[in-house]
Amino acid sequence: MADRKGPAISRRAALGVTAGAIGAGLAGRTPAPAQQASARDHGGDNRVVGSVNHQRNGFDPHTLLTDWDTGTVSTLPDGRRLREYEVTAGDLEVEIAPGVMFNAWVYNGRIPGPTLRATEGDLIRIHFANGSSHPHTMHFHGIHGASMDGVPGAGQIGRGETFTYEFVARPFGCHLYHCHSFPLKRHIHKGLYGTFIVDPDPALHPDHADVTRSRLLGTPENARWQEFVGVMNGFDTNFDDENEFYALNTIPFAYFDKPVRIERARPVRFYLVNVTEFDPINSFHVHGNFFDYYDHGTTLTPTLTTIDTVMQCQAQRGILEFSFADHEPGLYMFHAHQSEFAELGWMSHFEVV
Ligand SMILES: [Cu+2]
Repeated sequence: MADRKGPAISRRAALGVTAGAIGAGLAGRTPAPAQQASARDHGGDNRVVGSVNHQRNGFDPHTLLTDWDTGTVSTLPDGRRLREYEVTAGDLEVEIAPGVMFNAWVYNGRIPGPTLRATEGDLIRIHFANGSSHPHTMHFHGIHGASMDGVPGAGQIGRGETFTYEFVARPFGCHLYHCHSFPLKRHIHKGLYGTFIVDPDPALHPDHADVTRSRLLGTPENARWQEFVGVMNGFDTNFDDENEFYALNTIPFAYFDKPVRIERARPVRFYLVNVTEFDPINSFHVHGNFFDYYDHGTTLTPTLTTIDTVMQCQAQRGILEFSFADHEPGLYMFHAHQSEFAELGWMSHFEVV
């Protein structure tokens, strides 16, 4: 089949490649001296040789962390807020790991697709066009009617067709969307998914005015937060129904080689989504710190407090809140705590400055 071309690297061979990259990977790169040292200190053998050409891919994992698509906002005759988005599905050859090409399906030319962000109660319209060679949909996790469900017969469109999904943004939380064409696992693992964030409307939750999320969302204080979005994913590059690579936001080791910068004095809010195909769960673990966790982001008080690891099955998601204010500056790892996933790419650094 056309999408099965490309280097046939098995899951085990991928492990061998990363393990074999000791020294060669470090020698072949030109990281800043501090990062070079850190790679040795924190497991420099968990690497791949060379680097991915983000420019050729058309997206950079560092940009994806904070690239919110808040749509086009207008006011309806009845006074409600209307928020409209443009999303196009397409085919794209993506360099997943250095030299490993993957024939992906993408929303708006990237994996994950755009991080759509709205406020609770907004009327949402997503103008979806299909420029791909296969039929696709956008299936949202949220509350909507059957005709807007984005499944075959209700929003699945063929090549060159368009469809507009319309629903009210609710409940507030950290949600996702993905293609729901069949075969489902193929349409998901080829890259058709993204995050859908619905911020709580503080006016609707006055009784929670003293709680962290509602107090800081929608106020000038909100500007103090450092917000990031991360989608845990994997890629089966030889189509054997096992992932050869794992990542946060698609490119293995992207945030290990070039850390996610955090200003020490500002709190962190991390929107985390798991779409990993083939494996039952994925996880997020941070070093030297603990976080509060809002399961699905649908509550204003944390569902779990003071944890350093959380697991999610496919389509589970949540919001992490933490602070490095009391910490010394430096590099703090975060990664999947399935060691194999970490060794195959889901390994990252925060750089606290
Ligand atoms: Cu699809």
